[in-house]
Amino acid sequence: MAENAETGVKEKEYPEELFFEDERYRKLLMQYQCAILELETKFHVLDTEFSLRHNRNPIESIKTRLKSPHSIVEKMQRKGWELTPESIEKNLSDVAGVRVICSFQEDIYSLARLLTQQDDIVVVDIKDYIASPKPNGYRSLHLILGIPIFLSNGKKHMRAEVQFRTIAMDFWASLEHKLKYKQDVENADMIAAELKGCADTICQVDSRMQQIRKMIDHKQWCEPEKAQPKENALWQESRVVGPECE
Ligand code: 0O2
Repeated sequence: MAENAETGVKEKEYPEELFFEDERYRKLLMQYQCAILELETKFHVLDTEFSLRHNRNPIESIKTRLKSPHSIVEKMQRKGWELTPESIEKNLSDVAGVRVICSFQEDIYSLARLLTQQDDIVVVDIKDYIASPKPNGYRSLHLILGIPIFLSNGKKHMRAEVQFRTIAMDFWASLEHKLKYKQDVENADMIAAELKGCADTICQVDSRMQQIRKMIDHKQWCEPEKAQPKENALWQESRVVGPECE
């Protein structure tokens, strides 16, 4: 145990051990895991209903992650926040993370709208990096949500971060994330410009693919024998804002 120079309190050398030894930390992680399970189920339900109505699945894949004790400790220390279960719950929004990969940009907004309309969900924050991409070209729709979990002693809302991306945006973000951690890169400015160029190209490709799907859907509408049942306006008009492609 090392002593904190300011407070004189003995602190663990490896605070992440708390998440294995202390019941309160283990319980907190379990609750975030439950929020992930609830969210996953909600997305599976939306995907299943959509596929029945439209003969295609808007969700390509769902990835979930519970932030590791090491990452929680690192972020709490970096931000100067006290490492207690209460402080983690108050300050961190991304302990529970769900990434939803969609085929088309419009599906992202449809799913986000249908999810946030559910009356048990609390919308804490929305960051639309598709309508307003980051300077490096990063595009995703981020929602911070309060998700109800039902435990033996009652209901509780847990915060979770949902990231929506198209397949192409996810491909870009995964590579960019890996490259960011490479040290001592030569020509960093040139690489950043190349990555930004790729992100913009990817956005244009996403838009073109969406147009192609619309043309195919339109053809189906024009051929009565292949026509789908009349679509629900909820799915049709659900785009909130348009993407910015440069
Ligand atoms: P990991 O391992 O994916 O969790 P904060 O959440 O407070 O630290 P901020 O900037 O307010 O910071 O959150 P924001 O903008 O919502 O971004 C949080 C997450 O989005 C990141 O989590 C990444 O997953 C993703 N992200 C944001 N910007 C970029 C980017 O430029 N490139 C890539 N590849 N991903 C990005 P973490 O904690 O960085 O990582």
